[in-house]
Amino acid sequence: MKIGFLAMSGIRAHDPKLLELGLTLPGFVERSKTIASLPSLGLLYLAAVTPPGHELHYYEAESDGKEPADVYDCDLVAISTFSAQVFEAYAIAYRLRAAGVRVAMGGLHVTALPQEALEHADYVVIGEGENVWPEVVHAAERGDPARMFSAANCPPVEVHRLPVPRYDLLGDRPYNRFTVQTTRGCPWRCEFCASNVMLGQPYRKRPVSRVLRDIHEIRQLREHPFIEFADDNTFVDKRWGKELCRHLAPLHLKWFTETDISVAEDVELLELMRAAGCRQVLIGLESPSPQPLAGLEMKHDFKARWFDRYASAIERIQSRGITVNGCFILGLDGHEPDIFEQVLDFARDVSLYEVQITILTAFPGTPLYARLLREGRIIEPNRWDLCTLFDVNHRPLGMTVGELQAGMHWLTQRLYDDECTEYRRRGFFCSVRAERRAQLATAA
Ligand code: B12
Ligand code: SF4
Repeated sequence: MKIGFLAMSGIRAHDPKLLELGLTLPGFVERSKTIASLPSLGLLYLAAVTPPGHELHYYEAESDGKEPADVYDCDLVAISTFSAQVFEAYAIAYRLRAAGVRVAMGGLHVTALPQEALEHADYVVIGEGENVWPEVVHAAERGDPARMFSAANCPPVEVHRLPVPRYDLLGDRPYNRFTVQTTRGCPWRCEFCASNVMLGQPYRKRPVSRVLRDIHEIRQLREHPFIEFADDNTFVDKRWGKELCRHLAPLHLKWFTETDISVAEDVELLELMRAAGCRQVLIGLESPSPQPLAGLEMKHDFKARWFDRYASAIERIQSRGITVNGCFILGLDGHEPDIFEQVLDFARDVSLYEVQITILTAFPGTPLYARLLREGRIIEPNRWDLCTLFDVNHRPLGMTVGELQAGMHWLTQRLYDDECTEYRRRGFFCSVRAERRAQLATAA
């Protein structure tokens, strides 16, 4: 069979005012451009576990939801779904099936809502795809009728056995970053988190040698790749993290990852990360005030417990030359209209090099979605296209919907304007210089 792997690319947002701002604010545009063109690692993994004897192609549907014409030459097309683009994905599936192409869907959205997806696809996969995908391919070969497949009915994915994702299928597309996974999952359980929804698996680390093997493969294709680790929380295990960094250092790479704030507690790890090419860590701070953090992480109240150390932890990470991209969620229970100014002040005071602000979003399958639905606070249930992290689809407790939207606009304008961006970044460079001076003084 000719099998197509169709990724949905680009960033989604509907709020017209925010879109207008996004086009003009330098900090915002910079980050959007950087991430908008990441390839779909999930599909590249599926390609790697496809049984032999098939012709494989990787495609991207652009942000306008249009699939490339070549995809109609396939016998089977695998589509990966996020909530924000799932209606576009369903529309593509409809067109493909009408043309006689079989469609398989998987990913976070359909894992949360498999019944919904089965109305649009021939085969729907719940959970991690690697061990299920070969069965789906066989079902398509046989021409089996529409059905669901669940990772729970297969042996669990063993991350030390993961093959090299088929990066070679990306061809010459001009990606500015490549994704590699070093870990899967996260030991924490935040009420709003959509990444944890599907795995139903413990936090897993890959052997360092396997991570290096994947990077080596990417380097066969691109001479100086920038690597984005597609992890939820890389440096939970500090010892393993140090081993990873020691092996990355000789490769002279530049990389970015997502991790939690506890990375700051180990200075040796921070030094090794910097030496290994870590340029930025993205950390979910969520709120600049402690009360909304209470209970947000549902297992150990991790985020509330760390709040007092936020400022010192950011200083410690950034002084080692690793920039922090601090993420805040606006509209949490406990947030009132002064939250926007609080975020602005916090970001300036701690000199966050990069800041990400998003609207509290209830993704399907999350405890947050269930709770807000119960409380009658989801404005339009099933409007998955609004799950962009930039659009409001819930009634906040401490302000009106209009105040949340207006506050988001107000804060976007101020956080990302030239003056504020320069101010935050100047603070970062000062703390790097101060740390260097301190180290030289200690050495002398
Ligand atoms: C890299 C990334 C991106 C890249 C995606 C590139 C791409 N084309 O895939 C970019 C930067 C473009 C991106 C954009 C967006 N993202 Co994003 N992103 C991620 C991130 C950090 C990693 C994803 C990843 O690579 N995972 C590793 C791979 C191996 O796992 P996987 O994709 O889940 O695939 C496995 C299974 O899901 C399954 N599977 C997946 N697809 C299929 C298909 C078939 C047929 C089968 C059988 C199996 C299968 O098998 C795979 C292997 O086990 C996640 C966080 C996370 N942990 O998921 C957020 C995340 C997926 N993004 C999210 C969001 C909200 C967005 C945006 C909507 C933001 C926006 N406003 O635009 C957009 C959506 C863009 C779009 N085009 O749809 C949310 C999605 C929540 C949800 N339920 O939808 C996440 C979970 C972040 C979060 N915590 O909120 N993102
Ligand atoms: S720490 Fe991040 S990845 Fe982990 S559960 Fe919370 S939001 Fe999700």
